[in-house]
Parts: sequence; structure tokens; C-alpha cells
Amino acid sequence: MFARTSYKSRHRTRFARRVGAGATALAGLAVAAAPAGTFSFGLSTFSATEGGAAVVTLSRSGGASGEVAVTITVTGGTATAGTDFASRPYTITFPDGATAATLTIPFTDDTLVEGLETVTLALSTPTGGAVLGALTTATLSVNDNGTPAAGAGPVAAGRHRTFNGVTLALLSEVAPSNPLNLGVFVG
Ligand SMILES: [Ca+2]
Ligand SMILES: [Ca+2]
Repeated sequence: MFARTSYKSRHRTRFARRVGAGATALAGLAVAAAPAGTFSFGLSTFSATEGGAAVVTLSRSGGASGEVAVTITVTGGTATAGTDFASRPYTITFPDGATAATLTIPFTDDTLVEGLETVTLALSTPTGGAVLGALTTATLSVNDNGTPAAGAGPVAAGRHRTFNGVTLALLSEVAPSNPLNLGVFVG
């Protein structure tokens, strides 16, 4: 009688160990099946106007497990850091389950009469197990909102002329060999 009871007890113990090992394996599979996701920009190009802000969309695909974050750096193309936009990175946090986020980047309303300016956006430093996707850079175009004063103004002297209320202004001159960017303003 004693030996029979002892056999059952050992059998239950072995069975319990097997169930426990199986549960641990399943838990491991569950973690692997819930990835933290992949970051990408929503578009390859964005736009804004001076004095306004760009709304940059970000996506998190292939999983949304846990809180994760990604850094966005803004570097000048033809726009100038510290003058046209703040010289700083942005960190966007996605809560657990979130698959989309937006970043608002303001641009300075300067008084210069200019052409289109650009900045480059780049994703970096994903956290929380997330990774970077295919679209990790984007170009942002900033439209000028300046208008030249009649006969005088922020454009260098000799670079704009007004005739009968119509002003022809030199907006930018990137290099001597490049075409000039001219604007016509009626006012
Ligand atoms: Ca500007
Ligand atoms: Ca301007």
C-alpha cells in the first residue's frame, strides 16, 4: 500500500514538472510573437510655411507591444538651424498598443524674402525593442511667407525693383553658377 501511494506521488510530480516546462516554453513563444514594432515616417516629403508648423506623421508597424520611443533629428538643407527652426532633436513616445504618432515642428516667421527652403528629417535611436524601418529619412519643404516692401525692404538694395505696383525681387542666389530664383509680387 505504501509503495503504491509513493509511485502515484512520483508520477504526479513528473507530470507537474512537464506541465511547468510546457508553460515556460509557451511564455517564451508569446514574447517572441509580440514584437515592439518598426518605425517609419508616414511620408517621404512634408511641407510647412514660415510662421506655421509641419505635422510629421510616424508609423509603428509589425507589432505594438510595450512603450517605445524614437528620436527625430532635424538638419538644415537650405534652411538654417537656429534661425529658421530650433536646433534640437525630438523624442516621440508610443504608448503600448499605439501604431501612429505625429510630431509638430514649428518654423520661424522671419522677415527675409526667400525661396523655398528645406530640412532633412531622420529617425534614430529606437528604444523598447523597436527597430527602424525602410523610410527613416524625409525631406521637409518650408514655404516662404515674406513679401518685399515697395522700393525698399529686407531684400538687399539693388536686388528688387517696383514698377507700377509690381515688384520683381531676387529671392535667392545659391551660387553664381545656379539659376536665380525670382519672385513677382503685386501690391
Ligand atoms: Ca526663412
Ligand atoms: Ca522668409
